[in-house]
Amino acid sequence: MKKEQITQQAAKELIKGKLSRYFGVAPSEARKEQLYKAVVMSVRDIMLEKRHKFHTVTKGAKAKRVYYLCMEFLMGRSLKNSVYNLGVTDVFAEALKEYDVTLEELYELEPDAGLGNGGLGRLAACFLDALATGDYPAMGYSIRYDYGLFKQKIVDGWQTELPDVWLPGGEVWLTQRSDKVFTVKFDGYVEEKWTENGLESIYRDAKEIQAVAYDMMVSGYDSQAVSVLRLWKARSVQNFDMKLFSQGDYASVMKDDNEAELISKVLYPADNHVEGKSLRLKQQYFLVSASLQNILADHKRRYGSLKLLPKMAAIHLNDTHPALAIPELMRLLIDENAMSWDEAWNITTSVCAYTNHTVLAEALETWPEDLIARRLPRIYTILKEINRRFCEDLWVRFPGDWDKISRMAIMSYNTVKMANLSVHGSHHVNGVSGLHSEIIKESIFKDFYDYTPSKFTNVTNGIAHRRWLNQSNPELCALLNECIGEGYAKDASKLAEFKKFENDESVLKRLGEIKALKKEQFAEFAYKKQGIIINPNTLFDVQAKRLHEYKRQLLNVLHIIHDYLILKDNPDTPMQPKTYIFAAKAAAGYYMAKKIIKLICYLAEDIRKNPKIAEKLNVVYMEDYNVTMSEKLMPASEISEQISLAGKEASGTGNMKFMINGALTIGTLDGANVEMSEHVGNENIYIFGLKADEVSEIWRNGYSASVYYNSDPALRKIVEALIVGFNGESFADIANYLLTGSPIADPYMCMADFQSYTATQNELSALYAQEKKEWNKKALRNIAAAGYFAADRSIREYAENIWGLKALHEKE
Ligand code: 26W
Repeated sequence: MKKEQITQQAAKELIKGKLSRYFGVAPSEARKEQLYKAVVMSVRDIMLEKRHKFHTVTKGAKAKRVYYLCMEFLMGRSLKNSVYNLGVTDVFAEALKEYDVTLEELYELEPDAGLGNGGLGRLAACFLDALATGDYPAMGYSIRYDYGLFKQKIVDGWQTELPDVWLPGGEVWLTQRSDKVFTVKFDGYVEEKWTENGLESIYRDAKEIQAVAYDMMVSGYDSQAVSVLRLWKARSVQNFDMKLFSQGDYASVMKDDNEAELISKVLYPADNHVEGKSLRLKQQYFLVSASLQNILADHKRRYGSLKLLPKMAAIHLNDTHPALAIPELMRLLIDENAMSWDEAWNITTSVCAYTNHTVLAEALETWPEDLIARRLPRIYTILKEINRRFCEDLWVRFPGDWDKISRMAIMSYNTVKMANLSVHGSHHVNGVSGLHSEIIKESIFKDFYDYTPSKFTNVTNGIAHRRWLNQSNPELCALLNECIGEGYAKDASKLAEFKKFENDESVLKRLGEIKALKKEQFAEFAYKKQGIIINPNTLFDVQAKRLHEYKRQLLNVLHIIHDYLILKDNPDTPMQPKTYIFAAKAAAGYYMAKKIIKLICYLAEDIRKNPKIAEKLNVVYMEDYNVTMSEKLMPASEISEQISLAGKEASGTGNMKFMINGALTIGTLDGANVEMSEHVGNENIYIFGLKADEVSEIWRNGYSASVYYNSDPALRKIVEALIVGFNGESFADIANYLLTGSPIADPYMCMADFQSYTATQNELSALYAQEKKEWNKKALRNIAAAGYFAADRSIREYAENIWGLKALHEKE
């Protein structure tokens, strides 16, 4: 394997140098925080050199690059991943031996870079790792939020949000690039003027804001490449209003300053729900304008002509949030590079590609025309022209079909539809799992699919398995290494060789022991963090993901209440002792989600008051779920809950992390669960509930939750229990939501799937209680079948099928 060539002595010298230069301390006097920073700076130096070499190779080869635009990168911690991927973990661990600290302890000092909400942002982070490992020249672009996703504090069952101050401690990973500063313009107006070149647009009286680059590096594993994540910070242009200043109106001067810098202040904490705020629009434009100016300037410096852009650059829109890249690229080509409309449009649509990550109606972005007209007047005129030309084409193709044209238009009824813009301005559009890619063709993009079917494709998501398996579960990897060697770290498809051991009793036993150990470690972590006691001998059943109605944490709860009621009737009822672990953040303004958190916490407390029942049934709410907690939780899980209403979860990626750590999935045929079941075999995954087409069918005929309520006495008891409540509080509003909610009761069909879910849960419990060996065998098959879900594979597909990007494997 390619490791960075660095000796222990050199590592020691590096650390010593940093301590003396930045903190003025000798190694013997250094505090842990100083050592952490010194080690990070040393690792950064090594990456910088690797990056520099790869840059030279890329330039020499005149290679195409990919630019991945995303409003979120949920990076988590970087130190462990960096030393692992560089192959220098042992070197640094040894070098630290003369200090009073271990590398493991230093890992724990790093705050998470939580610049994302959930799936979309974590996928982007996994992709940077896979791009570097695959030797692809790649850059990610996003915003350097001062505050990442809020910290969650549960106060008496109610989620409250605290600011996530990550920069002290996180900023050592960022290198400020004073040489990469661009001006982004807002407001003002556009003047159109006829000149000898035709109609020219002059943008006047704009407010200018500077975007300053901060770079973070992600090294590949056993590779030559380093991906760069470039984060833009907003800075007010220092030409402040002298008139106000000299009149002594400092407050107004400062206000402008603050307004400018507000743009990169905080990540919007909503997942799958648009808010339509002016500040969010500004953030989106700020990201795409700075990034595109940067991409074009670099391209021109290297190759001169922008005509070569499609050959040298692929720009990826991760969901619609960066969709303004399309009109912004048009603006830069036309206004600043004197290109004709047709030529600019040709280039734009040859360069951009778009991934859709959700079909939820409330997540589809639209903007009021007048907001765009006010904040981004030049972009507005370009959007109007894109729309005018598009509608003209549509009119030729579908004469008279106004409904269709209005559905497909980029602007209609005074709103700008970002999904339509993204599809129209891209050469490829993909969904994130096989099922999801089919669904978008039949539903939200049906008209577009009929119009240009060849645009549509699928790339099933994947995870950075080195982070989620090798680094998070070294004990399992020790076993894998003994059985199949270490090759799977680079090539996850090699995990399939583990299947040969499915009948090896000693391997199955080891697998069980490793899981037991990871459970103990997690129980200890939970106790230290929150003071909760978890019995590691119980079956760990885990649902960890954002809290959302469609993900159906509520269905999970209904089943727990079901078992609780049985035990209340008779505490001696035989039952597999279980610990149900929930970990989830809710969007700050999402009332129902917060109410469900409260229900879980109050139910947990109620059960704890019955010590005899609590031996068999424990419910735990883990506070402040983030990437780092997830890395500890996945390896300890035995059941993975992937129970979204079929058709709603685009892919899921947590499902893959549980699977590769040997958890058995209980899930609907939704998102990537479908492919997981194909790869692992039906008998090794626990599928239940309505299928996506059945859900649509029921929906068309009118869904009635009360039918299930009336026919199932168990459901009736559960709903009654909700009304009576737990721990002294009634949850009648949740009962109402299920039965009489408006506009529709039980919109995510928990009632419809309840029986099938409960039956499947019982099957799992029986297997665990009676056939531990069989359980471990299924766990083994899950690990062996997880290789397909590596981000390395997803990235290879993007490179080949969408970006036209080649790996740059240099001969050594
Ligand atoms: C504008 C508000 C907003 C913010 C984020 C709308 C939508 C989003 C994301 C697209 C939501 C999201 O994270 N989707 C998830 O993407 C994952 C990666 O592809 C999938 O695995 C999940 O199934 C999908 O919910």
